[in-house]
Amino acid sequence: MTWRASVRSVAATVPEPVVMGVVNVTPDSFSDGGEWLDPAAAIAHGHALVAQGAAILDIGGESTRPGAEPVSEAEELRRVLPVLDGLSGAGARLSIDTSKAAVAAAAIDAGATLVNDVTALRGDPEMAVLVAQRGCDVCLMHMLGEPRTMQRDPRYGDVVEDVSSFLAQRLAHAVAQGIAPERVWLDPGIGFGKTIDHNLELLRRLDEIVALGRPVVVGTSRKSFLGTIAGGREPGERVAGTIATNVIALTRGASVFRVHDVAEARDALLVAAATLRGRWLPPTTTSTTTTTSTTTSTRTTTASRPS
Ligand code: HH2
Repeated sequence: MTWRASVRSVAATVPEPVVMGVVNVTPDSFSDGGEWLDPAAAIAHGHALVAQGAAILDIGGESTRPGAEPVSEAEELRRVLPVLDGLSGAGARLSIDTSKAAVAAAAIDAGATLVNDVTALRGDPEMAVLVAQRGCDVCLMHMLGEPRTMQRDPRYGDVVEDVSSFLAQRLAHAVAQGIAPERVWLDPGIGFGKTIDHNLELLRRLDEIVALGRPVVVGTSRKSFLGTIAGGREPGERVAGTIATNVIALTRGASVFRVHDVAEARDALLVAAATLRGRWLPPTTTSTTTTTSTTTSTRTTTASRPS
């Protein structure tokens, strides 16, 4: 394909970016641990992220940073439930970032319509059945190993082929368990058992994961490889790096962007999407609260939005 033809084909398929704001109700998250542990602070933060343009709030009560120790079910519930309650009706879809079925079940009862499971349904045998029965959306993420040990010398044959075939298998497993295929979103798990080069190769060839036919979520926000590449930036100084990777991911067809810095990412993604299309139309539909789907928009040229 010529360069000009390839630019045109990106423009024809660029998705409407959906921004997922991170609400970490944890003492030890790698970039904002402890900041939102108090329920009132977490709820206020969630409202602020919605005002900045988050269409989804991803609420988590257990850190998955490299080296993180597991948290009990009771403690995770104690952290997230008041925050879910406080954010239902906030104007964004609620996502629960958990791999425990009991936490997901309580979160769904409290209004969550997306289960973000970083173990891709491997962490709890009850999770697939729960998602199937409750009819919510589920994000299946790739991770090599488990958080405590995943960054110890991760190795792949071809990282993109390995991650892609893992996600295809997990999608097939989800469907075999009764989850409707259109409920499944996929995520390459940037930073989860990956070297810097693995992360970069996954982002550069993200279209190969988009080709699996499901909405693709990317979570590069503030991750350490961005700080390392930029010469040693602290998590709060990695917004520009986050945006660079989000825009690249958008050009490869990713549609959901999990970020801490919502306002900056949203503006960059809207401008990048409009530029790739070569035109801008004012927003059309904005209902994001009560259904299990994100918004639909007549601006989307191909159906790569989460549905
Ligand atoms: N990254 C983190 C947590 N959950 N979920 C998905 N789907 N994709 C990701 O890349 C992803 C995720 C890690 O980021 P954060 O929540 O900020 O840190 P911590 O796990 O330390 O709480």
